[in-house]
Amino acid sequence: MPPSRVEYGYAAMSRLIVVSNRVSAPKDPAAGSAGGLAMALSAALRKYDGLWFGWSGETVEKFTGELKIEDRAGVTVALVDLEAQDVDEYYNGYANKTLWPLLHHRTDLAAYERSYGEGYERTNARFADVLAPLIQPDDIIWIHDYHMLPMARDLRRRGVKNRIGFFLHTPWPVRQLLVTLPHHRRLVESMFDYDLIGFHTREWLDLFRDYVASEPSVNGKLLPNDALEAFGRTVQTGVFPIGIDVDGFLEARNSVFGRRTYDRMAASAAFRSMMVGVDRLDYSKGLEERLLGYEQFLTDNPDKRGEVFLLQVTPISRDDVDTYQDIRVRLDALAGRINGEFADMDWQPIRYLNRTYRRDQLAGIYRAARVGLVTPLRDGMNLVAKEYVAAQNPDDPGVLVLSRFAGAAEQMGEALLVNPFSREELSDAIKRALEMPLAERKRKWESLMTVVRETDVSIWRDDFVSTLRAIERPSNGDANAAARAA
Ligand code: ADQ
Repeated sequence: MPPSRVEYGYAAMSRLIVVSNRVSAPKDPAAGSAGGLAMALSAALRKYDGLWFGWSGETVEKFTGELKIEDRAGVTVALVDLEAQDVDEYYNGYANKTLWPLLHHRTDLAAYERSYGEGYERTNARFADVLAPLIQPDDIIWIHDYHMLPMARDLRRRGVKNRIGFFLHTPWPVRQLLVTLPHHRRLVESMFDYDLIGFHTREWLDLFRDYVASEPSVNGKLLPNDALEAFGRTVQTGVFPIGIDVDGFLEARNSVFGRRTYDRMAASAAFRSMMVGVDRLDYSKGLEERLLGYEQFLTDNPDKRGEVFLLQVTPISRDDVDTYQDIRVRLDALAGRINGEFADMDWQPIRYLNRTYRRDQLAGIYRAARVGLVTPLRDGMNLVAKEYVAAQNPDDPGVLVLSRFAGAAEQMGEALLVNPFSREELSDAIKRALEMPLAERKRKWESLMTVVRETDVSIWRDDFVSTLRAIERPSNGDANAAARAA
């Protein structure tokens, strides 16, 4: 029997332990500046009672494993400092220079250094050393993202028998690229110590299953109901599409600050159509391709110059990694070149900003934009697509232009889906979005808003937790310990 997705009455009895590289529980949830994921996980911990464990973001000379326990608006967080070498090799190295590009199909940018792999294993083992003694027999454990893929193995080695689930926030790569990673088999083997592995989309899950079933060195078996067998163990897998906190976002949009930002943006657009892009400065987000597509649009449609502008809000991200420094320089140059080429004395085609905004401000900005450009080259889900839709005025909604390579495209087929690698396609989609009649905009928006509501982040959270809770034990803890010993 597959585990059923019902919530059990005894939910309140056991604690939920959330583990992620960085702990982003907001100190004041009312401030509304944290991302949707942080808010959802904080709410999950308030609902289930528990603990959020991760790196403090601080470095120390010598790792001690000393825990800093804090209460953040009702959520207990447990933070540990790392050594500078850990941050270099585990975080900047293996997580962000090796795995992130590989998971986003960018093997051309992936750095395969033995020291990064060693630092990754060492730091995950350090986290497990500190975390294992905090775990009580009834706890369920939910590990997040590519920084911590082998964490279940490290916890099992320390005798942890609890249910452990893992959720990957990024895509999973095709097998032909994954095998370029030295020790790919070992990494995937470590994931078979989880009880449940979740992905955003069927596409990422199918790629994971394809690796397990088709990679000769693994030779795994596909079992019914998305279970997998390999390395003498079984693991349950599933699709859990993440979403935003819809009600929280609508509240931010309707707040005084949200409305004031909308008014300010509408006035500053001064009868021009505004398009918006909101993305971390990351090569996976397709920012250069987006600007080139927009340049193509300005070239193809001279009559539209002066009538439209792009507000591109792009906070600097991972600036310690050289590929991120490179793309920053290239984007600066590209935005400057396009502005230099097309701007007029009272019009600039691109407003390019490297800063963050509060959620209520972002909501106001999205609402003022006639077109939302969400064109990543590859993305696990993409929450900006859902935020843009949620922020729209139902009586006069804007149009979402969405990359077919974002996980969100699996659910949001009513958006204008584009191939972001083609500047002509981008140019055509921008034109179509700007000219779309009101009736069509409304019809599309209603259908997209239904999806946004149906994938609210609380549904994602409850679905994952209840599925994990319903998995019969022992599935991996004991059985897999026996397999390892054999
Ligand atoms: P990200 O790659 O960070 O997330 P995304 O899903 O778009 O991408 O989330 C970004 C969040 O940051 C959004 O909530 C957005 O509002 C916020 N943000 C971006 N720019 C901002 C700015 N200038 N000011 C304020 N806030 C800003 C990873 C994966 C995604 C996946 C999420 C969640 O890469 O594919 O959707 O995790 O699983």
